Amino acid sequence: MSLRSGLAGVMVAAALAVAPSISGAQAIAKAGEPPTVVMQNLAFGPAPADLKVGETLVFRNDDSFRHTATARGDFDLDLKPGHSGSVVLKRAGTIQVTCRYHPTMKLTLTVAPLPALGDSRQ
Ligand SMILES: [Cu+2]
Repeated sequence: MSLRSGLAGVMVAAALAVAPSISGAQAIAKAGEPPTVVMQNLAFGPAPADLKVGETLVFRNDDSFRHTATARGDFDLDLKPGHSGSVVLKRAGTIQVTCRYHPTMKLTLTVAPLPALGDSRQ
């Protein structure tokens, strides 16, 4: 439970920091703060729960190193220290994220399909 409240504080801070830069994605984002992954101490923070296709996910680099959030075939953000960026999750399933500069940095995202789509296989 203490983890939960700590995380909430981080996410509020992220939303405030990122708000000016996500206007292009706001049509897709739900109201309130977008789910955020914080990069710190050469690691990705915890993956947000309940990610869905079409949702905007923010990566924020709180480290003093440059990092990328790279998922082959899905997205590739290059973030200087103190910068953040967002991606739109385009497919359901498991997405493996790493940093091109620090291959030991790993994150697994689980993205749920849109409920209305049901079976979205081609
Ligand atoms: Cu890195």
